[in-house]
Amino acid sequence: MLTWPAPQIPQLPGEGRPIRVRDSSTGDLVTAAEGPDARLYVCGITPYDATHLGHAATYVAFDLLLRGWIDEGKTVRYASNVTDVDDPLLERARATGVDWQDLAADQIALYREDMTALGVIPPDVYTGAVESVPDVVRAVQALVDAGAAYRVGRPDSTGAGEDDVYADLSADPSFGAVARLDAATMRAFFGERGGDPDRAGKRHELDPLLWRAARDGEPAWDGGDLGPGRPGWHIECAVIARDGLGLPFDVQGGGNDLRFPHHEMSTSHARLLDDGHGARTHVHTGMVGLDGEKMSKSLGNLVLVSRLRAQGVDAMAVRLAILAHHYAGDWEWTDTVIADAVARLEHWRDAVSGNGGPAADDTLAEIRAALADDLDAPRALRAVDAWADLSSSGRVPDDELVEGAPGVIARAVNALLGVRI
Ligand code: 5CA
Ligand code: ZN
Repeated sequence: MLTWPAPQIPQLPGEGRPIRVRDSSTGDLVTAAEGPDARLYVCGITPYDATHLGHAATYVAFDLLLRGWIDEGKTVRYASNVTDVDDPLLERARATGVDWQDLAADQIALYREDMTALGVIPPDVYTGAVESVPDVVRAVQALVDAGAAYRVGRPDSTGAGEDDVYADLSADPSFGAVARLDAATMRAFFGERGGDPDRAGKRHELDPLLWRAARDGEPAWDGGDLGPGRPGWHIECAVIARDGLGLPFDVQGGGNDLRFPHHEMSTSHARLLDDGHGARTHVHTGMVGLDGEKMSKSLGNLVLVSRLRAQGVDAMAVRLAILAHHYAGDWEWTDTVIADAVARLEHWRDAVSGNGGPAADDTLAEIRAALADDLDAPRALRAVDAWADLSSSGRVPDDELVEGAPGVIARAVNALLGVRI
């Protein structure tokens, strides 16, 4: 799948500290990647109603992690997917009378433009669900052969090759380790978030779909012995992460709506595909809301990045509005949030416009320390605010102004926070 142009990342003096993030399985702060390499997988969009501010906030959060790793001097490998065939996409296409492939292509194009404007680093490996079908088929077949997956007949089926295939979660003793939820919550989330706890014929109500046999009016691909059909959602990410990064990898990310069942299931599949390993650490972003509700495609309460851009809002102000909130918490998009960000951007641009300015070293160190401390962007913003306030105040005597300091701040804000000023 095509990505988008990579932003320029300026060089900075010195280097960053090891980035620590909150492991959402344990609640502990952990070093995001040990050693010289770092590997990240972030769940990509399902391409309809993209890119809303919730999506943007999630991708900007993991973009900070990549920037922190690069500043540490690590070699970074980043993989992501596009869920370009799945029930919600097909339902939207049907409801609006649009071809599902055209809907996906248009939305992916829009998403690329939004990510480019927001200065988000593109994935090194970017794979669509459709592209991954042959690999998914092999993986599902391997799970069937290993006795970790089984067929479930359909009431309307006329023979073999028309069964759906489900994972048998009892084959994975570590199932549950990602989200650590009680049985009732797991069942509730599974039902609300794309699962089918009431499907007749499953061994366990939480067993997730791996391969959906072809139905009339739905797209289908050759599944070999599985019969024609299309991939289940969780196996898609397990296979794309495995093939793009190798297993185990360092961090799997996404919004906290993916913690269960999606990341629990995809990690379980990866474990069974690779003898015990998936992502070492899971990191989850909070939900961006609008008018008291989670911003979501299904509710339709959306603020789109493309619409803001069309209204003339600088994408760097959108990025700053996101960075004013810690990634892990829930927050609300409001007119004040974007107005504050526009004002902040203007203030910073003003403050770096001179040749000399207040010394930059402590500010650079504080931005790095904030990033290293669980990607604390609001703290980094406060450090830049303080420098910009001082720079604009005229209080620094001329003989204390440092030549080139505004340039260091501008480069630091660009390299570490992804904000071009
Ligand atoms: N394609 C799947 C992942 S494999 C999917 O969840 N797509 S999505 O388009 O629904 O969401 C894309 C990413 O944005 C996910 O990481 C999701 O957790 C995140 N996301 C969705 N809504 C919000 C929101 N309101 N706030 C923050 N993040 C959100
Ligand atoms: Zn995913």
